[in-house]
Amino acid sequence: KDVIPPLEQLMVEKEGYLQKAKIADGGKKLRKNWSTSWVVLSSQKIEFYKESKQQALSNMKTGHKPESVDLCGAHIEWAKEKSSRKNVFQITTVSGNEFLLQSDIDFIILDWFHAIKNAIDRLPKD
Ligand code: I3P
Repeated sequence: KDVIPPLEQLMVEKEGYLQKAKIADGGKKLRKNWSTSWVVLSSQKIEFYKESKQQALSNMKTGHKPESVDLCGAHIEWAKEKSSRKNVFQITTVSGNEFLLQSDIDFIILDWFHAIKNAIDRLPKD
């Protein structure tokens, strides 16, 4: 496994608001529940914050943790059939967590899809 410099791990590549629904945890299906999430992509992971960026930053001081998604070996694919919404893609992690991400705005979801796909493709697969 390649050694990645710590600085690179910390680099935020993209951040913004998306609609998110976690649909499986460790392979176990969950009831779909869409909510707005502040999404932060760095080279190896995505963090989902339940709150606004502002709220997330202040919560950090109190040790409040976002949901962190390891991108090593993860899969990303468009998931038209998984929702009545437009512009939905799915991320599946090695640990069997599944997330749907969505935006009504075409260029926003396209940018996110390519940014996450590029991050996954740069990482070692195991
Ligand atoms: C779900 C909710 C979701 C919907 C999902 C419903 O109902 O309406 O928004 O997903 O459809 O089951 P509930 O709130 O009662 O759980 P989409 O918005 O993505 O279509 P699904 O069961 O076909 O996934």
